[in-house]
This record gives sequence, C-alpha cells and structure tokens, in this order.
Amino acid sequence: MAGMIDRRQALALGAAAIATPAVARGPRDPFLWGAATAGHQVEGNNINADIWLLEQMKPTLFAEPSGDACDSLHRWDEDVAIVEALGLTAYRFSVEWARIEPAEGQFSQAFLDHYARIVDRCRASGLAPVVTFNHFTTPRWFAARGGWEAPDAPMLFARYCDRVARAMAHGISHALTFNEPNLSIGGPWSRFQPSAKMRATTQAMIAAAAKASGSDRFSLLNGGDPTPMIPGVLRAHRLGRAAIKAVRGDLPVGLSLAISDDVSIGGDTLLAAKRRASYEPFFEAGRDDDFVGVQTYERTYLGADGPADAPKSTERRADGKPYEPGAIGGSVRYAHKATGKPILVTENGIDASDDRDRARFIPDAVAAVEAARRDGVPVLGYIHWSLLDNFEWFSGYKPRYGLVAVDRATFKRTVKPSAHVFGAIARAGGTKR
Ligand code: IFM
Repeated sequence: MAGMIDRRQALALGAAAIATPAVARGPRDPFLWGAATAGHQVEGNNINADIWLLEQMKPTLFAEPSGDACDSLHRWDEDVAIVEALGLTAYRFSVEWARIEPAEGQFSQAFLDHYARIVDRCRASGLAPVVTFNHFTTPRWFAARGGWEAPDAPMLFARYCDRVARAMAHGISHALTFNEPNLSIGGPWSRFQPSAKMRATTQAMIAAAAKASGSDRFSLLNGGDPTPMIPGVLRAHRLGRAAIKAVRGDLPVGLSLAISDDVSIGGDTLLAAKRRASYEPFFEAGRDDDFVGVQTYERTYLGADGPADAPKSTERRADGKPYEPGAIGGSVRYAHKATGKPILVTENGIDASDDRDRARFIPDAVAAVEAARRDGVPVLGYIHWSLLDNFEWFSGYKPRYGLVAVDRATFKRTVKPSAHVFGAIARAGGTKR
C-alpha cells in the first residue's frame, strides 16, 4: 500500500502491442493516453475496507481519515466526462472488493452493476477502461481472517475476480489484478527508513484493528515486513488471472508494479539484490500475462554500501526534490528487457502543489517513454497518476498528484493547466520531440 505517507515513507515501511479488442476505438491511435484513480482514494465512505478501519484507529498512521474522499462514488460520471473532454483515450480506475463482497461470500449485485456502468460509460465515450481489481484495499473481513497469509486467500481473490469479470469483462480494455503488490518489498533499498516511532505506531494500529474486528490478527500488506504475505499474493495473481481469462480469454491481463529507475553507483550487487527481491518474483508470477504495468515516481541510486542520495548534479525542484521525469524511461526499458513483454505505463506522476511543475513534468516524462518506444520497447500507453487530487493514503489529502483539483467541501472539480498540456499531447499523438 503505499503511496501512503508519502511514497518514500511507504516504501520505507516495508523495510504489443496488445490489441484492445473489445473497445471500439475507431480510427484513433491505439496507444492509450489515460488518467488514473483508485476506488478508496476517490470514492469516499469505503466503510467495509481494511484501510477505512485503520484510519479510525487510535493510534493511527494515517494523517486523516479518507471520509468522503472526492465523492466519486456519486460523481464518477463527471470524472469520466473530464477524461473525455481532455481528449484522453483511457481511464484507469479500480473496483472495490469491500463494496462488491462486504461480507465473506455475500456479493453485491448493485455494486457490480455500478462498476459495470462506469466501464460502459467509458466505452460509450471512446475511452478504454483499464480496471484494477485490487488497489491496496481489501475487505475488512479479509484482513481480519489473516489477509494474504490465509491459505485460502488466493482462492477467495479468484472468486472475487470471477464475479467482477462476469459483470464487466466484456467492456474492459486491460485488467490489472493487483496494484503495486511489490511496493513495500523495496523498503530495504530505500533512503527513507521508518523511525522506531512509526514502526511502533503501525503495530499498535494493526493490533487495535484486530481487536476492533474481534480477531487476533489484521493484515496490512504495506504495514511492515511483507515477506510472509508475498507467496499468497503471487498465487492470488495467478488464480485471479485464470479466473478473468476463463470469462474472457482475449482480455489482456497483467499486474502493475512499483518500479523505480534503479541506478547503480557503486557496483551492481545491490541493484541485483533489489531486482531479485522486488521485481523478479512478480515477473515470474506474471510469466503468462499479456503485459506488465509499470508505475514509476523516482530514481533510486544504489551505492556499494546502500541506497544513496541523488548526485549533486541532479536537477532539483523549488522544494529541493530531484526533478527526474526521465525515470519512467529507465523503468519501462528495464521491465521490457526483463520480461520481453509489452509495457503499459499504468502510473507516472508528480506530487506538485505548484501545477507548473506538473505541466513541465508531463511532456518530459512522455518524451522519455517515446524515446524508449523509438528504441523498440513496445509501450501500449501512458496513464498519468492521477486524474484527481485525492486521498494519498498515510499522507491524507496534502499531496497533490491530480490533473484536476477537488474542493474538499463542495467536491467541485477544477481542471488544472497541466491537464490541458497532457490533453494536447494526447490529441497530437505525442510530444513530437
Ligand atoms: O497514490 C498512489 C497510488 O495509490 C499508487 N501508486 C502511487 C500513488 C502516489 O503515491
């Protein structure tokens, strides 16, 4: 889970051109230009989810509760309309397991219909719906029975995938079983290690959630050492994919991984170790997938003795953070080289309260992807994170990743200039750099 405190802190916590057959896209370029959201971060009142409960605990690591979020549960049509009006060609969103199966074995037809309507609305607007089946949150009952460590967890996830696929696979363009299940594995290679206080708060928060659920356990994939949960997640991906494919064999399925552009500055030992742990097991689990979803926000410098700061020569933003839009080019190239598969950039973005930073970032990042394409990497599309300023997990509503601002009291959407920059690139079919 993870872009939670901010992305770096969350990391620390865990010490084709494939055709889109079902999407009527007319004469438009099949390269997808999209914007992304995730259910818990935008819908609001996701009260049956594990994270919702963790937000309410005392103590909690969450800066604030998600509450109404962007009220996209009710305003999703307006969100899709913005994507369409910008001239983009894809909308990535996630379906919330906690709404679809609020109690174990009890499925909500009403919520399956709800998400199917979003898929259909996208298609009617010529947008490719890229759908994530699990974007960090799980149902509270699932976490309280042991989460991904429970022996039958993969089967439960596959059963849910089957239900979702039967309700909407006909219209989905690309399906992602998981969002960044590898995120917290990157912890040991991150510059940002959790303080003892953070670790203690995490443990106390999880213990409080277990107690509130009448259980002796409560699982949080990105709340500590994820090692015991990973085998369950990998198996869940395989079974989930099989369940989706059983419903619609020609639907492209993959999973999205948090992949930083890892740069070795002192021998390759650390780089190799990071890749072995953070990416390779997921590439292996995705061996039969149709594509790899790549999500990149940073470059990681790995020295001989550990992770290092960005070199002094690195360009910096006004707030001192490295400005490295080219990182996505490196991670896209790596993921393709490691897997031989087509790549879909399922997330790339920048936390910028000054929208001019984003307006500058987008063309630079897209140009890095275009350069990789020119060098032969089959990239299916570029999906920007995020459509909306939204609930950024542990950090609450402070970070600003959105192309669109959302008024916290009225939920009014205001399209930012950077969104128009992105829309113009999409309509032109690229940066033409
Ligand atoms: O907000 C998150 C998203 O949920 C997963 N990827 C990173 C984003 C920014 O931190």
